[in-house]
Amino acid sequence: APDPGSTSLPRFPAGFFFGAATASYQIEGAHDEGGRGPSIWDTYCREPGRVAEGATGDVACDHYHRYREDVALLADLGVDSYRFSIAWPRIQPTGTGKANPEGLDFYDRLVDELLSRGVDPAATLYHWDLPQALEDRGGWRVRETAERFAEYSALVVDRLGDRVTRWMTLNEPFCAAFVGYAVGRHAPGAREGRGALAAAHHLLVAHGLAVRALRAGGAREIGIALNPDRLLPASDSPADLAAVRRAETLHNAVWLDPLFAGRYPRHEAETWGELADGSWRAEGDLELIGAPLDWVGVNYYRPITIADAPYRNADPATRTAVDIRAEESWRGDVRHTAMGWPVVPHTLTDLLVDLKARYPELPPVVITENGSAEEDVLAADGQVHDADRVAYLRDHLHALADAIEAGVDVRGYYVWSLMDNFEWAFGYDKRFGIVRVDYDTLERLPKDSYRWYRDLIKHHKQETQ
Ligand code: GBH
Repeated sequence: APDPGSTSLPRFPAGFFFGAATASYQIEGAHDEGGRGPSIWDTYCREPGRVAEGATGDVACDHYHRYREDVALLADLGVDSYRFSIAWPRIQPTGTGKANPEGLDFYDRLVDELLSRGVDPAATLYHWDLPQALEDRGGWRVRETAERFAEYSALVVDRLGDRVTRWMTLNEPFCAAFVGYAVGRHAPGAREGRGALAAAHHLLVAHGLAVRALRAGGAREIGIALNPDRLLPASDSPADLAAVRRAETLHNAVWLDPLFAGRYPRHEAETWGELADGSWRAEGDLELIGAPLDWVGVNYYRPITIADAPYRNADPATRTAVDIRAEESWRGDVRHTAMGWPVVPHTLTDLLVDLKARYPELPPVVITENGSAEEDVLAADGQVHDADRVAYLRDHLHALADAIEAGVDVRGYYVWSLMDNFEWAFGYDKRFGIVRVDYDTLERLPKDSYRWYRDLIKHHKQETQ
């Protein structure tokens, strides 16, 4: 069992901040209240066979009604900041037009509640819940959605800009584009080639337009939450190394190159062939996308092993954008979490050091998500003794401290997640929370990891004051 004593606690520089993260569709519930319109996830969850056990976010953690209790949990935890996301369909039920006042009021109350308890609000504008009405008009495949996103962003910053400390335009555009439009395991569940590549580009354009709207609205610190991956070759063979290069393009360069190097990825042709004709790109897009950010968010969970493989679909006309002649696996002679993900903490250090080396213009980093799903059990004493999660967090925080030591400018860390929640295609089966949620009673119960994290934060404050 890990030693929760202070000697094993990682140390961080003065001013380093700690937080906890969630996302709207995963926790809010109240799907048909407050004038909220349907999102692509409401639709997707209702299609048979999409989500484990037919789960939906209709009720989720009922955070919409219990947000005060959840803010109290954050305050007792002692975090400096809370990362939440705003549901676009609460603000604009059909994705266009004037704001729905009840939607804005909910986030207004949440922000004020956080501030009254001494917790800085950090808002993500898009954590995958696109208004269904916009998907019906093409979704992220079409540029118009990016323009709508800018209008939505302006409405939100106009109401909350005076109080939100830190903004994220998008969460993991990789998942929104490629898991949503190519793998088909996220809403809207499409399996496309060009459509997914166009979606990736339009998400970046949406980011650029939103940054403009946020700056014009007087927003404070503006960033984006990416999930850059640490990709490890299955062997040193030239074929596997070439497969890693293609996977680097798909997972990382698509986002990082335009955002932080002023270019589109170099190995597009090798990765996608004629699919990557770039017909969705317009003059001036690179300047728009590459506008300076105050910080960049990194969501990190586990490394991926990449091996060369044949195309899964020999026909280029129906091939998806993730079919890049590479096989991805999560393996290794290490512990795996309940997601089946390998626990290799030093890969977080390696990833950050490498990012800084590859992108000299990279702004300061914030870890916007890190955590683990575990097979939690309620013990006879009524508590959750989640020693594996404590070890996971402790070891990744040590790895993060190592990256800082190595010269990477990292400003803060958000644990994923404050509480157990709707884990997308996995439904409620996978528990990432440091607070347990009983899905029958909706009661919250802090786990051992919550207490460990609280002690870490307290200790950090004592040491650096
Ligand atoms: C993040 O996604 C999310 O931001 C957060 O909402 C989520 O709850 C958390 O991490 C934990 O998963 O094998 O192609 O079907 C992490 C990225 C997205 C990883 C979906 C695994 C399955 C992709 N995850 N994914 S696929």
